[in-house]
Amino acid sequence: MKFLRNSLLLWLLLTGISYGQNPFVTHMYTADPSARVFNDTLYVYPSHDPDKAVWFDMVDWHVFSTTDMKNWTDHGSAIHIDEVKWATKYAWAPDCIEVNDKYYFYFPTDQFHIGVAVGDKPTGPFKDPLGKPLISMDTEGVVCNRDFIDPGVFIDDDGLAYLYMGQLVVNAVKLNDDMISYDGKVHLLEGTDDFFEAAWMHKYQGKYYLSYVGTSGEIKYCMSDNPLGPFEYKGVILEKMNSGTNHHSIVEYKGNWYMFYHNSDLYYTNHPDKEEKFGWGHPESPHTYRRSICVDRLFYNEDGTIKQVIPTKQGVEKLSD
Ligand code: FUB
Repeated sequence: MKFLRNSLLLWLLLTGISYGQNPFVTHMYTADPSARVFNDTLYVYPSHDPDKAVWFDMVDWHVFSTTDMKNWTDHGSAIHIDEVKWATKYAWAPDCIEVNDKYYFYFPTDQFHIGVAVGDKPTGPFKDPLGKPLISMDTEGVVCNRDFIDPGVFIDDDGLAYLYMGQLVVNAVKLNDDMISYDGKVHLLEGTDDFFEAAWMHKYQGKYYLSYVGTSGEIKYCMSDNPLGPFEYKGVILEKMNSGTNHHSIVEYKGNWYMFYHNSDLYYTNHPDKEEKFGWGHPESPHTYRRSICVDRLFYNEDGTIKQVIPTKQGVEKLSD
């Protein structure tokens, strides 16, 4: 193992290629990275796991950006759960999209509600214009008997916007032009085999790819000719990580495709002697609540299916600005 690592380092030295590293945010714990490109800059909207977390009790959302995939800027807290009057706790996995120079930040709270906040810049600050959730677990048409979380937004080439969310069943709505309301109908997507959470929609060569975390922690995907399905299951994109949970995004930036995801490597680096006596979800297994975000390259096969992503420590190659 040591030999392999040293050979890799030597190779990097000789070729002069410069890489980022995984995890790429190391001054705080982060999870659930939703990556978006706005005006040639890549932004990441993650959850912020507290330093001493023993549960998913996150309270604010930071925004990060890069123009070269190696140097990242932390823009600080863009919105805090206390600024959302109707929410009490759990600032979990968010997403963000731009429409007409406004930035719409979708976020879950309380394992029950999905809200939307609006900003003039991709880095926020974001403000809640509704004063109430956009949609909740008890909204008519929603099917969810676990956590109603993980909003993922998608804008199609025809300008129609969709929001995907939920656990165990993928619930989806068509957003109205104002991006802070929807047309009233909730769609339950079919063909999303073994869906657990973290729905992410992207489009490639005219096909719709819905990727998500399966019940065993791997990231899987299915494909369709329609953003609301029905979908056909295609396979695993990323094996299960040491964090128990995972949550990802897939994005094209400067001609490359990337997959963002999380693991618990930073926790283990910070606690080299820590033995985990208990399994996932146990309060004495803090690694599951102190996660860190990573990025690796994603490649397609010629038929449009996705090759399995290889998680690396060295991360991705530095791009020119
Ligand atoms: O970060 C809290 C929850 O863990 C997210 O909402 C899920 O996707 C999982 O990553």
